[in-house]
Amino acid sequence: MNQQNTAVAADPEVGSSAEPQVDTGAGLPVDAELLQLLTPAGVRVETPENAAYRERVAHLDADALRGLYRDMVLTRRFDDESTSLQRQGELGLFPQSLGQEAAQIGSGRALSPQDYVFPSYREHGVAHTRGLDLADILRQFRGVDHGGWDPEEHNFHLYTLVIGSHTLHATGYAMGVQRDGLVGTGDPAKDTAVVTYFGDGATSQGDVSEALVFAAVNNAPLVLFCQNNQWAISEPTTKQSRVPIYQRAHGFGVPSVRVDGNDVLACYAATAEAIERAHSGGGPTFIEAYTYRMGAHTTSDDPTRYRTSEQEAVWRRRDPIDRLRLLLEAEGAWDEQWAAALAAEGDALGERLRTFVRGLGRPSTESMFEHVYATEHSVVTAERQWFEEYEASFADDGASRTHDQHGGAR
Ligand SMILES: Cc1ncc(C[n+]2csc(CCOP(=O)(O)OP(=O)(O)O)c2C)c(N)n1
Ligand SMILES: [Mg+2]
Repeated sequence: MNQQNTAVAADPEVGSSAEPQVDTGAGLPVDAELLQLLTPAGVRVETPENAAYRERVAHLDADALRGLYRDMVLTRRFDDESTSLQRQGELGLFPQSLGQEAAQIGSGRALSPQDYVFPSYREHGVAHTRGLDLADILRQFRGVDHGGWDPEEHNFHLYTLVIGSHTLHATGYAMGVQRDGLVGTGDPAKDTAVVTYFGDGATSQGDVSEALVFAAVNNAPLVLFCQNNQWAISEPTTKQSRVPIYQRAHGFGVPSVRVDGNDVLACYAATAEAIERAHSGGGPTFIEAYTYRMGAHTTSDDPTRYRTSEQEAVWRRRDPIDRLRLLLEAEGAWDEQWAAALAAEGDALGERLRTFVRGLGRPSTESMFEHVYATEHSVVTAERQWFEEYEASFADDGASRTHDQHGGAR
């Protein structure tokens, strides 16, 4: 197994003279250990050190680049629309992925259909790359469903809100894939990797360390994709780690790379490398995507309480969508007609989301007992029975307790 940790020099334009010297949030010295293939100005970075990574994106022609742009724009539209729906009282809560589109789309598009993803809770862009209808995500945030989709349909597990816990599920799943003989066969349609997404804050959770231990010693086909968006709610990364997060993987014997998380090409290339390693039996890889949560933690959070608008402005200038647009323009791949059609597609998505959410009925009260265990469990059976009897005790009060089909969190 390759124990080398990758550090590729590039000018991240972070803390450079081009930027005002404000606290960018990381606190850590933003060193040159950052894989970047596209600067915030939309210029391709070409160094001898990143040649192997450049090769991994060389096949992405104008059409493919426009495809990545479309993915990011639609993800952001989903984000905006869902945030508005929450503000209108249609959703209980919503966690935005704003600013993290490149990390999610770049990595998600590097996966093969048979690969399996274990997300945390703001991986809307990854969900989109797996072919999930984004509307389905809103079932959970309206509080009418425990999940909202069939994980097996898209190889995309349900959102997990218990920080870090799903990295262990992913590790176990990857060990299962390995035991099923789906690694190192040399058949690109068969070899399978498992990818788990988690945040900088999650790396402080014991589960992530345990996942690293098990993945490393079992040589599991796992990609640990950490989106370092600089914050764990109001806790900055500086209070989470004394070293850049990707360096922690050293101690576990897991190769790692720190990538510019606002650079869709770098995220694609680093993930493609890690997937290839996992598929071929080379074991796990840790990727730290260095990005920024441009929005609030969730719609319940007020980031003005703990960070400055100057810091936010610095990161707005590194917007992942803007930089790909600049590249498309510079390479003559920007097409006004296509852009207008994309804007219309975004509007149609917005309209569809609004209609979908407002039309979601209430779940039946019994549904809370479904899927707790894969098979019937005596405790759940007893609880369901008790609840049915409790509900029945209101029988003569039926009119006020009727489950209407168009209720929900208003
Ligand atoms: C085990 C556990 N502890 C605490 C929480 C409360 N909590 C929810 S989100 C969060 C911060 C997570 O930060 P990070 O891992 O960086 O992910 P991000 O939200 O930034 O994407 C915390 C502490 C939780 N959900 N689960
Ligand atoms: Mg975070």
